[in-house]
Amino acid sequence: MRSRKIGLLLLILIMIVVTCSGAQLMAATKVCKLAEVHPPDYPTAKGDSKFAELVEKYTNGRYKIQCFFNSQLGSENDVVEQAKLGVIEFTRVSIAPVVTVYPEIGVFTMPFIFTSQEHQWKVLNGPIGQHFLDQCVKANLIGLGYFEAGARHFYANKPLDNLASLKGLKIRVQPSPVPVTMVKLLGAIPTPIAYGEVYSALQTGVVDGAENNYPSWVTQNHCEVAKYLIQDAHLRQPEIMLASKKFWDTLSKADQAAIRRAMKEATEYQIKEWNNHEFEALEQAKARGCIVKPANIAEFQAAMAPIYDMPEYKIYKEWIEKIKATK
Ligand code: GTR
Repeated sequence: MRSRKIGLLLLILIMIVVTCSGAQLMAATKVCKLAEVHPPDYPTAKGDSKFAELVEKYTNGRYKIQCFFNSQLGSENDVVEQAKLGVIEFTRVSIAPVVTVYPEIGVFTMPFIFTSQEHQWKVLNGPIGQHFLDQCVKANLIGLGYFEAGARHFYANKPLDNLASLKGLKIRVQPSPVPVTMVKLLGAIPTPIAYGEVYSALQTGVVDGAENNYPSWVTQNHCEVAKYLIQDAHLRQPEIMLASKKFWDTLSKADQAAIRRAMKEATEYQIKEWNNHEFEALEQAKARGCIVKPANIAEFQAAMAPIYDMPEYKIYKEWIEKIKATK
């Protein structure tokens, strides 16, 4: 009698296990979209692929991420909107396009805001960085973490020897407020254009120059049509990984934690990739005949300094002080 009962219990147990694992197997994998403007072998895009790989691993295959590279899903401003509306689940963008939906985060687009890579990561990994990730929720976005993007420099189709050489040049900027003001302060003409269209704008003479980090200058072949670069390092602008809040709210707490863990590890990986490739890109540009000149950085800082007193950027004041105080 007793052994019959045990047998029955065992049978029930086996049935439960089989049913549960069947359900698990049948639970459809959700395939998510991630938008990226760079090609797959760019250091940041490799960070996306690492993130995708780890999300799949840590959610036991419940979530798969398909990365759409090379602006296939649209410009950065477009994909931020798409993520906000829940049309796509993830996007990796620069901070500049996020400013249109969450203005305060624009403090990270201010020129010379970080004094070094170490200073930048001290801020991003501390309470200030966390504050801005958390507050993305105001725009129906979930800030998952930051990636490295090095320093940005000006480049043009004419020799750039100093600040004066930029006067009157049409310079492509990211479609965002601070870059526009910054270029005006240099006596140049800012032209906001989406990243994917910069090469043809340079090639056809719509603009005379642009500004970006070494890997972007080289992988987008801007260096072919704007071969003079001045190393003024006016901006260290982080990248950000965003999730759609609409999608995020459908996830279990465990899957949210798994995704955050994946991002943390992907960030470590991306920074290493970045540090290994940033200066390799500079060498490639030189090998392609580009002319790179050091800048008198103090001259650029002085020209851009008035931006810190402009009424439209007063919203950043409190944060600027906190960032400066972070040692
Ligand atoms: C790159 C950045 C891109 C994009 C681009 C741009 O450095 O990685 O996300 O913002 O700059 O200038 O539009």
